[in-house]
Amino acid sequence: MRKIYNPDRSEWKAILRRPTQTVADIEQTVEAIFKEVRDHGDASLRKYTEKFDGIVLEDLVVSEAEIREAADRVAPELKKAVQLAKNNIEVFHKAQKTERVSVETANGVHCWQEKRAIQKVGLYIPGGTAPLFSTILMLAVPATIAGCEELVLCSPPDKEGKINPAILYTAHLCGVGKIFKVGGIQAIASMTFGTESVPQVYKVFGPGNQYVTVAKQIATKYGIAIDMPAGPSELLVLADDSANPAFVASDLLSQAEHGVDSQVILVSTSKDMVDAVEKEVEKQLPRLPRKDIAEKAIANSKLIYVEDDRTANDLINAYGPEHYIVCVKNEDFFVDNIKNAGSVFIGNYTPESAGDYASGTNHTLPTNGYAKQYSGVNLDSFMKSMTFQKISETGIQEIGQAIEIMAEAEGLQAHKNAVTLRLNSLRNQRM
Ligand code: HSO
Ligand code: ZN
Repeated sequence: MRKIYNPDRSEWKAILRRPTQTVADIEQTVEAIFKEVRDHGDASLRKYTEKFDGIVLEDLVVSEAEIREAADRVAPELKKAVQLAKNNIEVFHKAQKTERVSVETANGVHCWQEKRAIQKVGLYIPGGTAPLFSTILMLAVPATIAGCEELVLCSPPDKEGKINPAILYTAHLCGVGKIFKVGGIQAIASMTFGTESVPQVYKVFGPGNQYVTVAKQIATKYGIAIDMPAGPSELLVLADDSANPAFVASDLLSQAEHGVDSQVILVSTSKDMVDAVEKEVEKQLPRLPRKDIAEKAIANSKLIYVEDDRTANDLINAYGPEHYIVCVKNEDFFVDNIKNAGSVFIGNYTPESAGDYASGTNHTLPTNGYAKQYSGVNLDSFMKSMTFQKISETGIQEIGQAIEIMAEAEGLQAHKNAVTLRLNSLRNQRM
């Protein structure tokens, strides 16, 4: 871990820089696979599943028998835990429903705004060493509350052609109607264009490796919306002497174990805390089953000492972490003044893992500094706002002349006519 004391503001950018991801060379591969999936549908999905996942599949769709079998293989205590998490996520996301906004902007001019669900959504769940079935809860629960009609899920099969039972169990529990054994670029392409098996969707959600991330970006070129540009996991912990160094180290390691490219940072106004956390990380790290991964992420991590609260807060806002843990006496100052962070965790008993699984907040969050302009996934991510208006005879008389004048000034006579005809008709009625 690199210790940095009192860095000058001019150095912040370099210190906080995320490692750049090489995208350019991936893009061509992604485009080629997209075209093939568009032109050859299921046949190309089978071809790439054989090539990348090493399995020849006849059926791409997960059968009911497979879902039943998966449910039998999930331990009862895991089922209970998933249920608890699901309930909390439901409570928090249901509370995000908003009322319709309705006003009379001028006499007889009624305008209102309402949210309607995106009808078809696609969820991507990666396979690999850690099957993140918790992400299904984070996506399928709000999608269902929003009222999305069709939920499609793609996840890569293993070498036996199976998907992890916890993934299948959770997806089924959350009412995901269609589950496909398709992963990577070809999965995103299949939901973009639709194939004989996989339905086309309007918006694609979910994490993935660099290939999936680029594929989601390419999907937007074909008119598909995506949740957000995703990147490696990040955590920034702010700690003073009131923090517990063992807790802080455990939090840093919890994100470090996600991947070798995970970003973990400690910011502290106490040199003792910096040293204590470093020691604790060294103590806890070797005992972790995923120590090889965590070690690489920790090697790139930073322990930053700054002199005062204001400087700490400015530095954190300049970074814009995906997850931000605040363990300081003066927590109100930092909570009030954080401008850029995906999700904030406050106090010594609020580990980031709580938000990853079970407190109720969403764990699909902006990384790579995108917390400066993007929100994490929430109920609104599965909806769009629509506006409505109804104008009465009085209403068109109220605003009609302004429309005519503006249309005329823009040189759009037909626009003006649409009002003039109506105003004339009302005038004639009165005569
Ligand atoms: N921390 C991850 C989400 C996750 N963690 C899933 C465990 N399971 C998002 O950055
Ligand atoms: Zn996590």
